[in-house]
Amino acid sequence: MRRPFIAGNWKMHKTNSEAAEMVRELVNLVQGVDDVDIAICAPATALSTINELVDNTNVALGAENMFWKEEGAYTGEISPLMLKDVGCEYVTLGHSERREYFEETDEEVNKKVKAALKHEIKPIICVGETLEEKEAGETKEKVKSQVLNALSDVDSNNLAIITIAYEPIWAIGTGESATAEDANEVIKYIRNVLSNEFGDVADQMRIQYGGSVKPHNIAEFMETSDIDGALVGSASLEAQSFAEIAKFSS
Ligand code: G2H
Repeated sequence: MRRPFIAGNWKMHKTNSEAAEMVRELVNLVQGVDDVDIAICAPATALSTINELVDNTNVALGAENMFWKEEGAYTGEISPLMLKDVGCEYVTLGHSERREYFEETDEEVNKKVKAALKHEIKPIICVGETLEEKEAGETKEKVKSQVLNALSDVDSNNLAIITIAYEPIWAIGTGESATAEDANEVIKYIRNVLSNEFGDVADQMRIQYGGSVKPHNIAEFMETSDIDGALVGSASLEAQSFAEIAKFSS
């Protein structure tokens, strides 16, 4: 069976001292919480600080983005080797904010996924439809193409460590989450796509829901048949609320 997975996505929040304060508190609050994987995906500037604080705890570290090259003249970019070096186990890739504000394409997401896997960093691949696509009945078509493009030419031996995060764009940071039933239906569909394309390994791949997940609504999502956890944005910025979400999911 798949282990639930709760990941925080801090986005562009927290200085090093703020990160340290939150993570110290979180580590205490989730101490002994079993049966759920917990990760914080943080800005690159805070990774090293957090890495020291989560050492020997049940909180894992992730980055929010990564370039696909190992090194070179790519000013401002961060490589998989650098993320490995500061203790990253996970990296979120293809978040809708990166696709929207930085024009990241499916092809680039695919290169990043393959580079992460090469360095044994576990990708959390974000997919999801816009409000217009939802209203036009194109949700399934959109997430299918994003998932298959992101996984194009990925070695099937690596698929089990990949997480897909289904994040309907209209539910991100708006306070308006998808209903658990609707999210579950799309996530079930994503698993079917994975299973048709890759076979049994699809059963091992975790699929999270993301978009305004809070302590008060996590139960609805975790009680569905197919949702394996959550990618949590604003509610992951505060130790108490993120710990509550993680505890509920264990
Ligand atoms: C969706 C989510 C985290 P929030 O982006 O990836 O953020 O929970 O704030 O909607």
